[in-house]
Formats: sequence, C-alpha cells, structure tokens
Amino acid sequence: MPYKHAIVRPPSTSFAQGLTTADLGEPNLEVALDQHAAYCTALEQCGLSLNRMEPDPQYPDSTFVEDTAVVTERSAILTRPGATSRRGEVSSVEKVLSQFYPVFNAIHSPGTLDGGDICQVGDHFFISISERTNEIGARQLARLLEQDGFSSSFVDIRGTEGLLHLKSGIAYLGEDRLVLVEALTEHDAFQDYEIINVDPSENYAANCVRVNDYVLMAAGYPKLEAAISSLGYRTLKLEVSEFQKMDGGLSCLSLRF
Ligand code: CIR
Repeated sequence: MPYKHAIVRPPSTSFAQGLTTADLGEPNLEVALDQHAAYCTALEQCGLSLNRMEPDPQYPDSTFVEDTAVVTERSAILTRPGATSRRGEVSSVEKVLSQFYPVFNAIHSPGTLDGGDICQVGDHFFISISERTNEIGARQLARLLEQDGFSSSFVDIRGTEGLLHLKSGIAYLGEDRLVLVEALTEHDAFQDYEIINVDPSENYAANCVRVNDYVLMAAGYPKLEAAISSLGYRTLKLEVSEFQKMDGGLSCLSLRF
C-alpha cells in the first residue's frame, strides 16, 4: 500500500545537546534546517502529505520522530523510548497521530522500545533488541502486532558495533530485497531475502528508505547508490551530515504511513 502521510519535526535550537556517540563534531543548526527542508521536499516528491510539528527545544532529539511510534496500515503503537531523555517526546506525537488513528496501543514500563529498532517487511516485522529496546518491550510489540495479524522475529544487535538501532544497518526496499550491513548478513532472520550488501566504507548509507516510487538515500555513497539504481529503483539523494553527527539517519526523520 502506498504511503500517504508523514510526520516530521525540524530540529530545534537545542539540537546540538541531543544524544550522540558520533565523533563528527557539533551540528550546525542552520545547515540542519536546510537539510531537513530538503528532506521534506523529497517526501512531498514521493507523494506524501506532510504533517509538520513545531520544533521543541525541550527535547533535543525530537527531530528523530521515528523512534516515538510504530505506525502501520492497521494501527499505531506508541513507544517508550529507551533513552529517558526522550520519553517526553511521545505525547506530542500522539496528538498528531490521533488525527489519523482512532485508538492507540502502547509499550509500557518496564518495556522500552525505539521505532528505529523496527523494520517492516510486508506483513512481517523485524524487532531488534538493542541498547534502546529491551526484551520486554520487544515482546510487548510482537504481541500487539500479532493482534493486528502481523508476524515478527527478534534480532539481537546488542554488541554489534556501529548499530545504535536495527535500521542503522538495514532497509527494506520491497520485492523481498533487504539492504544490509555486513554485520547483519549472516543472521538467520534475513536468509529468505535477496540481500544487497553495503560496502563497509558506506555503512551509514544502509539507512535508506523506500517511499512509494523512490528510494531516499544519503548523498555521497556511490557504491550503494549504483547497486540500488541497477535494480531499477529511482533514488533521491539527500545531504544529512548534520543528523549523522547526532547518530540519526534518513528513516528516523519521519513517521510514514
Ligand atoms: C538518539 O540517540 O536517540 C538520537 N540522537 C538519534 C536517534 C536516531 N534514531 C534512529 O536511528 N531511529
């Protein structure tokens, strides 16, 4: 089913105070805002109607809206982010989602779960157990998805270097094709799919997003771009350097449904 809507939230004046493990320097807010605006334009080019939330300086990481909810064509599930500094982001996203979803399910304490750890592949979901998503949260989500008729499997990425979230290392392109970083290629969960390997020098680009007729990709990763284009996908390349400095990628900047 094509996506029709996206929720986005520009970075705020406190953006540089967000969580990060990257050693890439401080983000420049003006540049980040320009990059975010170009990202929004790309989503519109993919046919999405945007719901633009106000920036919120109280929550430096709140531009990464993907972590606050799991939205599907059947329901919306509010998360309980693993980082305590991000828990307060959920209620404002809930208000926007309530325009589209009459009721919500939610992840409850002591479960924690970040949307970036969830990858939908048709009627199946990969749910990772990570630094941010614990086993209780993963099991809660699996049950809620099952009620909606979706299956799921768990992928433990604790200890997998370089992966904050599952989607830092995986993207589903559709047509049973997965983009995967090397650290994930051997995992049992992915063996039934056609795998597009990401060269280790381009790991950051694994976080690309299929949106209707396009694949949104980080600019500057020619090997993966060539691999994806050669399969017949139209790519839109976007500069996201300032979000990378804060451990974020393309997928985390929107909720798509
Ligand atoms: C964080 O550490 O929570 C943010 N600075 C980055 C979150 C990126 N989200 C994602 O990959 N889904």
